Amino acid sequence: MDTQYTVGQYLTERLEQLGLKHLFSIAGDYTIEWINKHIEPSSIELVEEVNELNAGYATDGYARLNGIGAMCFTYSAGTLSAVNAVAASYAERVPVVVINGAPSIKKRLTAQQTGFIYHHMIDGETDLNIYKNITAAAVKLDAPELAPQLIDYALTQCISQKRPAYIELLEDMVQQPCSPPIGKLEPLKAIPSDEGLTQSIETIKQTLEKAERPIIWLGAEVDRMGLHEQANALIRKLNLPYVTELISKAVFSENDPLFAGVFDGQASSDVTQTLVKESDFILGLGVWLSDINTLGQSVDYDKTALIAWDTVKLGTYFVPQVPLGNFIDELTNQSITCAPPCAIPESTQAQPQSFSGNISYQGFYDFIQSKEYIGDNVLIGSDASLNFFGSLLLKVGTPRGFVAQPTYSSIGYIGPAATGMSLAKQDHQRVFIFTGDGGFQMTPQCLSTQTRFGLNPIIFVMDNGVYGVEQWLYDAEIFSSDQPFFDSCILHQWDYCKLADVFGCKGWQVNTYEELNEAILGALENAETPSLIQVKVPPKSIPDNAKWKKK
Ligand SMILES: Cc1ncc(C[n+]2csc(CCOP(=O)(O)OP(=O)(O)O)c2C)c(N)n1
Ligand SMILES: [Mg+2]
Repeated sequence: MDTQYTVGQYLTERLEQLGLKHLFSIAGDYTIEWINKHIEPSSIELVEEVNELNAGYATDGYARLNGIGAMCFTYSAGTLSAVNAVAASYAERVPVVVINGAPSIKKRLTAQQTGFIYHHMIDGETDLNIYKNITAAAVKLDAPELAPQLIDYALTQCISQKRPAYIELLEDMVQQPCSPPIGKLEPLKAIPSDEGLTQSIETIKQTLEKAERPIIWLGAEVDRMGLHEQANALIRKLNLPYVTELISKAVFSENDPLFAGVFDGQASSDVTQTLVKESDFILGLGVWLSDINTLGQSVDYDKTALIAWDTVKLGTYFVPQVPLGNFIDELTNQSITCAPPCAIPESTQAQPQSFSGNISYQGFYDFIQSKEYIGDNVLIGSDASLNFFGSLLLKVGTPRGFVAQPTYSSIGYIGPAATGMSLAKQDHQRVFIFTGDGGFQMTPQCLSTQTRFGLNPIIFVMDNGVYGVEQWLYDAEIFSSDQPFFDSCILHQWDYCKLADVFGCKGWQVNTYEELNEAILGALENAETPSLIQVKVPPKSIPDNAKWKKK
């Protein structure tokens, strides 16, 4: 065995090879050996986070842009605090690696045999058992000879399935010798069924050629599986208008003339709803269905082909073992005569608005759009809140320029995710995030990490004093009546902008459009720290595209 290599070094080098440049971490005595001996001297920058939940969300935001993210925590007391963030990455298919610094073999044996417990330990198996449920692979490194295989297995599953991997690194394994890495890790290739591919291509091709008003529905799997170029080639070849989902918003630049809006049921623009309703065939590429991605509408399965999760479905027609990438390539190679692209209906020209006085939820979004603050160098992040509605209709010119977690919808995600986004973005880009006040209350310490590392996201906290969308989901009637909010949806109000003083960044509280404009201009000039803009809006003011829900 080549004793030049150690388990700790092996893991570090594999992460570097996969393109990891930052590691989100909280110190712990079970992790410190690996961090000090292997991460500090490596090319990976350590991002000391404030708590494990924030670190987990930051890693997720980072991985969505960078292709891989990693976090390192101490056993149980630390790592179990990140469970919610990792579960979200699992649900939304984001490739993150959890490195759990764990007690040594000696401590485990002592605990098992004598009942003498070391700090953080329950029985030495808890974390692995829990993480098995929310990862593509969960391994425990307790034998150095096996460590290379186990690390390679876990990381390969992570980059193939685009889901979290869990690596439990026992403290006494870090400096144990092991064999060096061989070659590079590559995502596994799905094995297509040739027969299934040929047959499903023929079926979809015929349906497509017969359709008079076909459109494409572009889903999240295109982004997660890195199929951008291939999907783009197919769209150009078919020359059909396409809509996206909330979860795949801005997968391509929304300035594309074939882009016809984000389709999210009744929250979509009238133009998009009409196009989808009047289409006679929808080619869904990598669409992941969820209630938040199809608000208030059911999918018409008879006219919608869904190619995702390695299957092709159209009504009751079903073919397994057809990976999306193979399907897209094969369809692009076909000679197909589609109907000429149906015209994307013109949106009714928005009346030039004058913005004066107090801000409303809808007015806020109209204002930032009409002032063209969302330029083509902006990355948008939106938290599960009424902001999903507002940001859904913002025109995002940056390809892959929108980050949200609509399927899992854990509020408080986007603030810390912006830490990761800010570290993974390109230099010329700027991160704008939109969060509710309730969501922001969950993870406001993101401002600490962002200030410490000189990151400059602009964070809009929509201060309506309530869990608006929670009330809306259960009973939306109160927004158009005199009825009160549920007590459980009323927030303790904070002076959010003062947190800027606490954490050392910049903050504004704005009530009017004039103040909002001043604050945005100030935030754009502040390149050194995050900017927090507390936007006061009345509790019953909601975005226009949320008004269809009556009960
Ligand atoms: C972690 C978590 N806890 C609770 C919920 C339930 N929930 C869904 S939306 C929401 C309220 C969001 O309110 P806020 O962030 O203030 O945004 P608003 O809708 O008022 O704009 C809550 C509590 C959740 N989704 N995630
Ligand atoms: Mg709120």
